Amino acid sequence: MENREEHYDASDIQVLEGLEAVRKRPGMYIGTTDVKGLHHLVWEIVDNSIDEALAGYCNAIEIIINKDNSITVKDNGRGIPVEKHPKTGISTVETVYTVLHAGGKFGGGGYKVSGGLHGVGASVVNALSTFVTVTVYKNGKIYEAKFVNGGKVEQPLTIIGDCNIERTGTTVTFKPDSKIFDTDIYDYETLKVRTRELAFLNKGLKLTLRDDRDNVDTTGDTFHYEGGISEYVRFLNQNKTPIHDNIIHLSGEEEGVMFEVAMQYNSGYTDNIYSFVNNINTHDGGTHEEGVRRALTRIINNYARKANLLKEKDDSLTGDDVKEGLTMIISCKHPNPQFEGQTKGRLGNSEVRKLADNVFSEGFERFLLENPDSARIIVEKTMTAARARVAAKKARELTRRKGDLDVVSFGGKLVDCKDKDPSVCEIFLVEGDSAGGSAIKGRDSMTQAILPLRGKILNVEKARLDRALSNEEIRSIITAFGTGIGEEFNLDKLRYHKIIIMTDADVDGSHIRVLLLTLFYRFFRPIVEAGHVYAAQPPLFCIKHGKVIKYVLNPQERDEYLASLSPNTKYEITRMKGLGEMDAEELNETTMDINKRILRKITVEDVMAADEVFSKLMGEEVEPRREFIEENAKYAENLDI
Ligand code: 1YM
Repeated sequence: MENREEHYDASDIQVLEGLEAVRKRPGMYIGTTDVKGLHHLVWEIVDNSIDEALAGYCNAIEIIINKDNSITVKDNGRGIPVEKHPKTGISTVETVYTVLHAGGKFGGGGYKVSGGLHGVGASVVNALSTFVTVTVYKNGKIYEAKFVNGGKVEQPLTIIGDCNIERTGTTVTFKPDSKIFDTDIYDYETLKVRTRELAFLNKGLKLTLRDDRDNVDTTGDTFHYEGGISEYVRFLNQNKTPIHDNIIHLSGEEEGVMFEVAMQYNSGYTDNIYSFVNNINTHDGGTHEEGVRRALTRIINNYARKANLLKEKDDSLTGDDVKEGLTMIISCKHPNPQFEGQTKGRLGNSEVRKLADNVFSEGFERFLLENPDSARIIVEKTMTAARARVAAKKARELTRRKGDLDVVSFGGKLVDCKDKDPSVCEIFLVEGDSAGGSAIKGRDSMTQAILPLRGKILNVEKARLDRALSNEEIRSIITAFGTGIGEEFNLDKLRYHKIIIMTDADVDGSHIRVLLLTLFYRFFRPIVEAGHVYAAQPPLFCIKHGKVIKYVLNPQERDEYLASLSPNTKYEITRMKGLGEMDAEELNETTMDINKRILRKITVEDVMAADEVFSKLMGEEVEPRREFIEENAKYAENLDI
């Protein structure tokens, strides 16, 4: 090893260049450097523990938010190998944390049956952290390596003590670099939702989350589900009313590909079908989902015909009919997944379609035969859905014939804008007539349309499309949007690229906002997903000093603004009135003027979280709703809606 020094220097430089590349373009490795990217770092480390669990060596993982907003992840696996790595000449621990593996996949890690790709994200986390400490328990010894300032070795792997020979595992602590990230504050709820999801998706694995920061009132959460995705379905249906007792759970394996599905119907009208590959949400579906959907439609039709529930003259049930009120989790673990589509959210492997179809149709058919009572209830529900679909079609045709859904003849309350280019046009959905009046006077009539909402909006969580179409306010909204609804919905026809909900910041205002969001979520989800929906944010305070007028949204912003003024500024603060009490000029100035207002974009960041909230608030169960409304103000903040 006469060249050891030289060799080490060369690879050392390469290593630093590799990590430097991550710091220069973090987005390429973790997507974004906002709060999402910050949380992504946690999952990169946790993924290594999960891989160890999938390999069968680890059954407990702990995640801790430390006082200083650093993160600790612990597992009880074999511990990262400590011996010298043949290629780098340094310990494997250091190699995993400093060498950016070429050709690696950084988008979230996953299930790997071959060890070769392990730990790819670890070096990325190191590159983006001010410090990382890795501790390995193995061979009766405690090993430790330390890195600082984006991956520079501060302490090579060193034995720092002894431990019980039985004890094995890896502990990693890292602190994200605030020079890289917009924020360095971890959000417990965000970590909790994904931690729980990982526990559902990996049955038997115990995941613990704890927050050690000051001023937090949580004692932590432990998630451990022997039932895996069946318990996930039970969880998703907890605020709904299941229509049959058993959760159906089917699984199968072929050539190293594992496929699993759990499902249960509830009395609602929305479906909640979520699919995963190697624990990653495939939000755009793919072959695993297609196999199941195809089999589900076929098996229910076959059963319904054989049982003579569906008569010879009856049309077959459609894919939409059989998924009404269906909560379903599909999970596939694949050694070599092909992710497709713009956001890589679609599984492409064609062999999985067949596996999914086979496993599902065999198991589901057997379930129907062995549980005739459940089978009948399920088939009857899908047949009701089919009848409602036909009724909605008729209702649509009827309203269309009356000219109701046609904007030209729309004699209602919409005060339209002059410009016809959707990309510059906005529509304000305004609560109440008086605010509507001010908005009409205060708007920019070129690009801003106003739709005052007078009556109550129907709670569509409890209604199917045919009934929704009988509600006048909803009809006005559909007409104004121009997209149509249901089967004929067409996003390209949307007449305004900004749909702005303008309601008061009080309980009534929140109620109307939630009703509108429920409507959008149920019937116009692509509009929300495309980022067209916003909430206007009327300010709470007005601060005047000299000629400057500053509007702020909340007490915190007020205090921050006041603190930013030089000490001897004399100023005047007024608390703002509700929308209805503002005159046109005030409303324009504070809430509508494109150059001054602040809009909040409504995203369906986490469709599942949104669905949970919608069911609690709008569903049949009363108790969750009461609890929820008590916390309503908080909800408006957290939902990101
Ligand atoms: C808190 C983070 O990284 N755990 C972890 C990582 C590894 C192993 C076990 C492991 C893998 C293998 C053999 C193998 C990693 N090893 C590597 C590499 N927790 C955490 N636990 N022995 C131990 O895959 O063969 C990368 S990660 F590459 F060194 F094998």
